[in-house]
Amino acid sequence: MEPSKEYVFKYKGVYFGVNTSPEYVATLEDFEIKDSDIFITTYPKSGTVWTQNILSLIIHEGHRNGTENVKTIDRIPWLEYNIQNADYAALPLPRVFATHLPYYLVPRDLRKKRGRIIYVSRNPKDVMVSYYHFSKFFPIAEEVPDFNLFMERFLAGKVAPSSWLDHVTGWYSHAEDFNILFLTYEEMKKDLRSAVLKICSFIGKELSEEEVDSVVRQATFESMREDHRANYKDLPGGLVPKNDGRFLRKGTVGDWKNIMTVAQSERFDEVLKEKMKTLPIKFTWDINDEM
Ligand code: PPS
Repeated sequence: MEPSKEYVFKYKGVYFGVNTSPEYVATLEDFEIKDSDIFITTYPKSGTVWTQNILSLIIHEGHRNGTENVKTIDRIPWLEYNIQNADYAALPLPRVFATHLPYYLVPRDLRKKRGRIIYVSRNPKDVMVSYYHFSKFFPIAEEVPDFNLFMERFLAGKVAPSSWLDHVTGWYSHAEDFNILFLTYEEMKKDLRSAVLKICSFIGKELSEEEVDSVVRQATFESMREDHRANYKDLPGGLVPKNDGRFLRKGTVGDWKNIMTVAQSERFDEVLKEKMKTLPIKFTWDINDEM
C-alpha cells in the first residue's frame, strides 16, 4: 500500500512530512543538548499541543498571568520540523521542544540522560480518529475522505511517523536509556491537576497551590480553545485550515466510537490488540473505564 502523498521521504524506517529533509533529520543525532532541555515526545495526535501549553504555563510566569503573548509554536518549536527557522541555540532556558521522533533518531546526548523527555501516549483508536480528522483540515496533508482507507494506512504504518505501535514500544522498551516521564492523554483528561504536579516534580519546578490552579484552569480543552496563544488557530507558515477544522477538535476519550463501525473496531483489534499486550500501559478506551 502506498503511503499518504504528503509523506515525502522515509529516513531510517520512518516517514516524514514536508518542512524537513533527510539531511536535516540526520543532523539531529549531533544536536547539542543542554541539561535543562525538555523534549515533549509523542506519536501525533496524542496530546502534544496540550502538553506544550502545560509546559508554557508551568515554566513562564508571564504566560500564566497573561502578560506575555507568545504562541506555543514560537515558545516550543518542533525539533524535526523547524518551520519558523528558529535559532534553537538562542532559545531561553529551559528550552522545550516538541518531537514525533522515534527513540533511535533523537539527539545522541539524550541517551546519556542529559535533558528530560516527557512521553505522552494515547489510546490508538482515538489517535487514529484524531489523525483522520486532522488529515482533512491540515492544508498540506492529503485529504483522505475514506476512513477505512485511512485506517488501513494507519495500521500499516503508512503515515508519519510510521507505525504507532513501533513508536510507543520503542520508547517504553528503551526507557532506561533516557531521563523520561511517561504520561497518558487519558490520565491527563481524568486528573489534569495530578498530571501537572507530576510534570512540575519531573522538571524541578515548584509552584504555589494558586499557580497550579491557574495552570490547570488554562490547560483545559475549553480554555485552550479560546486562547489564541495555545489553540494553533493560526497555523504555522501562514497555512489556512480547510473544512473549518481545528487542532483542538473534540478533546475527549472514546471519540473513536462515533466513527468506527464494529467491524472496523474488530479489524483494528485483530491487528494491534494482541501486540499491545506487551506494552506496560493499560490504555483507557472510554472515559468511563477504570484507570
Ligand atoms: S499534533 O498534530 O501531533 O501536534 O496533535 P496533538 O496535539 O498531539 O493531538 C491533538 C489532539 O489533542 C487534543 N487536545 C486536547 N484534549 C484535551 N484537552 C486539551 N486541553 C487538549 N488540547 C489538545 C486535540 O483536541 C486533538 O484531539 P481530538 O481527538 O482530535 O480532539
